[in-house]
Amino acid sequence: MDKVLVIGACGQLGSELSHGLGEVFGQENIIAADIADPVPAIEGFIYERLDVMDAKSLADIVDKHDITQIYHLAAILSAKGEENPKWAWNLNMTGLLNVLELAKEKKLKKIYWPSSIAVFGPGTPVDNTPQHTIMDPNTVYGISKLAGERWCEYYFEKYGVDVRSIRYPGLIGYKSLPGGGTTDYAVDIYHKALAGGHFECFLSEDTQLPMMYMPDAIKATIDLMESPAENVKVRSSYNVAAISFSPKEIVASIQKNIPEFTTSYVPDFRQPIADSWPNSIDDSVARADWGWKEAYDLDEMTSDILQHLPELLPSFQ
Ligand code: AKB
Repeated sequence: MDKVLVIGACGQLGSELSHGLGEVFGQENIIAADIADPVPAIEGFIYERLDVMDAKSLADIVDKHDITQIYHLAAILSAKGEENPKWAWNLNMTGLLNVLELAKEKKLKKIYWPSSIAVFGPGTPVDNTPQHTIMDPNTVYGISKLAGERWCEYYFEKYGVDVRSIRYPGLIGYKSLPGGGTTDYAVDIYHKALAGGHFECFLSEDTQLPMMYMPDAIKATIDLMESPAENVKVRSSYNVAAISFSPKEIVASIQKNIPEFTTSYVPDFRQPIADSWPNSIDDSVARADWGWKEAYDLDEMTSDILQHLPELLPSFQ
């Protein structure tokens, strides 16, 4: 029986992925770990406080629970990373290397580690960005994700660590709030629309970015991790796409449901970060290797969020 450690379980992705993994392995076999206090979204899971920079504590938790798989999600995202680059680099790299080293030593069955579209940069082709292309990230987050991809492939090739990864686009969910990302506006906007307020967007109206609804992200992650090892041919990280849209387009989608919703655009330091990333992603390799296919388009995502977020709004107060 697999025992799965989710590091960063209190975060936007971690809280929802813990539930997805609970459906596959049984909730009692998921250990939710985070440096933060447990959040309501992971109530019912076994919780361990963990600073992933502390290799000894990580090893102790793995031994204590007989962990066989680790999903290592803890990271500092793009916008937050620019505030303190050395801290972001240290956390993003040390955390990953602690997990990879432990996986090698203890011969863990599988490791999941998320990469991001932030591995691309100003020199990368912006439309339908291919799996293999120019990668010249200019944020510390992107640099750490690109270096992390190289380390994942290295540990797979040199030591046989079965590590798998996806380059996530911006992830949009209504169950929890993201923190410190450049794509976060696409989550905040639904909160403002439902509160009847005006939304001031920190990106310009035409800034197109690759995005994905959280149920698709959970499905992609679990599909990749449950694929037979021989189908996982990319051991750096897979391009995975779903929807690409600009602020103007998400506003139009919301206005189909809430016509009175208004927005203004005041680009800030996150604009150049967004401008350095692709408009859209070619994910044909993931589709061919392990059968990736998204379920939600922009309007389907908007309807789903506007239907379900009101029930949860009190928990965000
Ligand atoms: C961010 O905006 O930093 C993240 C990402 C695209 O990886 N959501």
